[in-house]
Amino acid sequence: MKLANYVNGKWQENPSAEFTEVVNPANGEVLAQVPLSTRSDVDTAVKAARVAQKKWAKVPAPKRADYLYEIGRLMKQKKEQLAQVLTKEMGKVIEEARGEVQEGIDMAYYMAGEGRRLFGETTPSELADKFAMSVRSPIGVVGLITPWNFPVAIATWKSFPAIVSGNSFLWKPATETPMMAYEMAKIFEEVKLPQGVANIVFGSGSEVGTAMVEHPDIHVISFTGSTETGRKVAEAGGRNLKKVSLEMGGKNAVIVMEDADLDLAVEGILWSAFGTAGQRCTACSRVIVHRDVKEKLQNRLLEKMKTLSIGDGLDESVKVGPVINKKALEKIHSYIGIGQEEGATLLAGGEVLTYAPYDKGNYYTPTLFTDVAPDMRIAQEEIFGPVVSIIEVASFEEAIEVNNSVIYGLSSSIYTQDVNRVFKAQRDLDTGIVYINAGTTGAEIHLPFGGTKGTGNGHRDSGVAALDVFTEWKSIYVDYSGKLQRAQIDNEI
Ligand code: UN1
Repeated sequence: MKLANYVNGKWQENPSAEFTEVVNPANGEVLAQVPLSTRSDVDTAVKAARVAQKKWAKVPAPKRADYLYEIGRLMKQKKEQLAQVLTKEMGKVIEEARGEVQEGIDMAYYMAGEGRRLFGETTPSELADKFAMSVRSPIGVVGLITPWNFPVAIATWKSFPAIVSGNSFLWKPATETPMMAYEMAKIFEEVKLPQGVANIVFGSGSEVGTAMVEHPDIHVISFTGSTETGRKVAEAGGRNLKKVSLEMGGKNAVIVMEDADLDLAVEGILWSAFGTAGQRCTACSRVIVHRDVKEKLQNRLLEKMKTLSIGDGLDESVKVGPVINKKALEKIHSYIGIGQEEGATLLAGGEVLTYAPYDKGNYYTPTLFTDVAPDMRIAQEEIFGPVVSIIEVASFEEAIEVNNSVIYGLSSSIYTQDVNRVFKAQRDLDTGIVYINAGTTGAEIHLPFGGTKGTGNGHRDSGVAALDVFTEWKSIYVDYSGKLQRAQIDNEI
């Protein structure tokens, strides 16, 4: 199957385009061919999106929202089929794929509700007989660049608030996982979203992504991906005076204090560290544990890790699927040597599975390091795979300090029964998301999602905060005095 761009409500077959293969990471099967579009494809899409946006902005927001209700309904109807496609192209286990599609459905309904809110503000004027208000105003054509690890959910976090607030969008999905975008385009077509409101152009970051970030008629870029690429997007966006919203890496930790419910903590760590084979930006990759319970926690973790079955995510009994590609496999594996050289002890895993039936896919064994010092590379750098480092601490204060000692600030978690520590932790953990007695993953779509420090640049996806990315405030003054009233000048009252 050859995928086609979806532009101005039409499928743009382009036989002369170059294509690249979409490969199932579970077994190496080629699933589709995805076009590597060019700068001129971006230009065509932006032109259509500009025309469409002018009309779309005039459609009342509750009516724009009606399309989102329909999109949500169709996604719900097709949930199982979408989840199957998602597992095939991305590799995550089917239960998680269903969960990801559910995130998209939730986002559709949540943002549809915004169609009847999109609250503005009224503010008293300093002048008599003058009315002052501020409204959220659409920005225009927005550019969405999304990663392969959440091919549909993250796209909905961005495209649905963009739509409801009156923008049109151009979406570039990751070339590794274009099939979910293709499925979403079919849904946009089925609900008869006015042509040009939703546009999808497939291609590489260096060609299509760069063209988007540099395009004078795209006013917002919302990007989720690596810190390395995010920095380039920010630089080019800055030069072109664009609003850029960035969501990047994480080096998230679970803190386990001596008073924690250890069984609960083990379950949370397993789910957050090895779910999605560790390929979430919220994944737990550090466990910061009080020395009094370190041995116990370590042993229980090791025991439970043995029960994690590895394999093709379509098999319902599998808990850890493949990683996205061979390059990722190599990168993850390189950290084993790095950790050992720095003096960490490898307790489990650290292997690429090279025997049948795993040799056809990209499988890595769940890996546990211990005796890790907070400043080692394995404790500082994002590995983006099923690798966890145990770091021992002697106090609550030290745990917080170690948690905060990385350049990232996405998610953190603490297991404790002490209510004072709970409140101190939620204040002092310097991440955008904090969990108490739960792992580092599993953010809900109606709360702001994002991080501090090297994770982002102050914006948030999801929740009501997403509207701040896709709208601008417009302040409106209505003078009903029938005479010249001047602000900041002494007027008689
Ligand atoms: C991501 O890894 O980029 O909170 C997103 C979570 C999911 C989203 C993760 N709801 O783990």
